[in-house]
Amino acid sequence: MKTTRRECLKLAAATGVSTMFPWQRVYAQAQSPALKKFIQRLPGLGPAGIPVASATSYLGADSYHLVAGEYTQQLHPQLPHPTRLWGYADATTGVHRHLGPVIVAERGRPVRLSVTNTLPPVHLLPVDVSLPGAELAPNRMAVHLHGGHVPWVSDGGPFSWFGADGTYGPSAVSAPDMGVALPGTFNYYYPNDQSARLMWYHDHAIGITRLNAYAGLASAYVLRDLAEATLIASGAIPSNEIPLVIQDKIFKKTADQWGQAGDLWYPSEYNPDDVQPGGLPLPFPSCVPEFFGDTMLVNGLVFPTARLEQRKYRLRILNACNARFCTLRLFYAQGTEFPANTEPDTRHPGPPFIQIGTEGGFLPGPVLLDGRTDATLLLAPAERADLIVDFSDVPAGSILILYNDAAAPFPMGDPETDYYTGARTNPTVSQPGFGPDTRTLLQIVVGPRVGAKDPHAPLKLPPLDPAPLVPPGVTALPPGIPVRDLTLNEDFDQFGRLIQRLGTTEPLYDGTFARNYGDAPTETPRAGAIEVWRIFNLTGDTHPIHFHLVNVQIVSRQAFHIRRLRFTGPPRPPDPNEFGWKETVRMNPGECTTVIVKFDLPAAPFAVPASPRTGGHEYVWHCHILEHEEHDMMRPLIVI
Ligand SMILES: [Cu+2]
Repeated sequence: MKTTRRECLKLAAATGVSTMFPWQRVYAQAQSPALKKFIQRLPGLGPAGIPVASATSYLGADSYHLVAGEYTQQLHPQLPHPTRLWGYADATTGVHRHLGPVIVAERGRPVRLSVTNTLPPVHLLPVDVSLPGAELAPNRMAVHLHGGHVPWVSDGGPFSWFGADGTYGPSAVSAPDMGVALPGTFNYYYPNDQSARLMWYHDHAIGITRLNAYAGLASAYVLRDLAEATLIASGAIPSNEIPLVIQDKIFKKTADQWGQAGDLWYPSEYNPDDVQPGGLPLPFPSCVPEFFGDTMLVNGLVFPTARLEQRKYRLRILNACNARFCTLRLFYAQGTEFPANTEPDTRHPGPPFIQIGTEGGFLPGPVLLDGRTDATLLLAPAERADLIVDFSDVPAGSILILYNDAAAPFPMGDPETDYYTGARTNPTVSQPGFGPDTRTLLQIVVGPRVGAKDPHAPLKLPPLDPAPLVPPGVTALPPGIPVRDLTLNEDFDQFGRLIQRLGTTEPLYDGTFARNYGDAPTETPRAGAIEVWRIFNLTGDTHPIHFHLVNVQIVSRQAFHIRRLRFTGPPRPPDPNEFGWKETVRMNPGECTTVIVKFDLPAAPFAVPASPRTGGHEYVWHCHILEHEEHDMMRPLIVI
């Protein structure tokens, strides 16, 4: 169900909605150096790879103390210098490693997290101070547990930031009783009252979220439970588990005012050709509509390679890109010698994926994604997939490539953001075996099985936890549930730059539905209420809409008349691999995405005050294309 460029332009012409041509959006993309592919090992979890945070026991909880700071790490042997990064480190070791430290939590046992901000007062990336909140200190931070069911004071929302200098945002309320009393420290309380799933924690400070996450303030948070342990013990799910965190970056070839060769590059200029005339002069630095890198990292390193055995593996994938969607498949490499072993033979598919989970834990049943039909694995920014891949029948000595060919922006695409060997439309020629390359993410070398065979058990997944609100795949809405109509909008800001915003269906500014994040809250459900949200996408992009606090069920997607917001086609159910709980939902252009959601609040062992800024329990919902979220595709979600 892809909307073609032609259809989108027709849509824009028919409605008078001003839609930018997405292939004109890219400006001044720096090119990373040509880094040789697959010459370093995929980091796993542990001291040699991505560290795991160590807990102490405190007040019946696992207690962690992290510090956030600047450090350097060699992300590829051929980069001229170690790359300057921001990141979290376990305070007990002080060791910074990209994407570390991972927190592993147990259902029913809370986590108490103290984070001390030691970020330097100058950001390592260009800061556009014209964005709301970005005029404040550039070393503010807010730790958001993405996917967590947590009290609002510990949600790490945009206004709950804390500075290295002991200053706090207007919604910052630190959790009590943590035992750490250092300046610039903030306390979080996570109940862990959810089923097993892969979450992540990342920065969310207003005005600089996209920069802080890109600079490295992001890590994984794995929640375990008994149902999962039972599946692993029975052999239904492989015990060999590999997290794969995907990111796209650009590395500076030459020094500039923000850093030296080998440091992270991020755009500082808006393309003047794309500006709507009549606006204020463009600020410098300026935000951009989306950031798309040219070089792929998996588990924090550039173009890694993994050595696996002829057995089953559980791959847990997180798309941690700022804006890039991924369509993932496995292909055999073109050959076993360099550079043929770095390029896919797209006529020769590798083993299929069996998807067993999403952001919200296990699916109700496994879903086969063989990549050959419509059954591909599409992951928008912040979406996760829990996969089983069986390499038992892959001949020993085979080399496979984890391959992405999603359009960027999605779904219409711009050839200039698609880097790969032999790309004719891209002015950069990627040489075989070398980056820039946004398609070949990971090389997998399959060796013979060592040790015992994989245990064999039927793959039966537990029922959805919590129980679904509607039967998965049924598009009819249950009667009597309040329906909220909302919109995804795109127009221009005071500088003539594209701006994406959420809104209701009540016109506000210039007859558009769009509202700013800073406008008065309109989504104010009562605690415990069940609501249906119908979200009409009036833009040309697919937006991964992320809900704080809650998981949702996707009920349907449905075409609509863009001016009358009236349905023009039948509702279609979500894809089978969306039948479970979700908190990041792809919403396609020209479609209304309907979700059902219950606004349950978590319990806390301390009194949770109302938000001093908004009253109620202050959360947000927003697009997880980070450049959209920041400008200004986010709205308060206030549970009362
Ligand atoms: Cu968006």
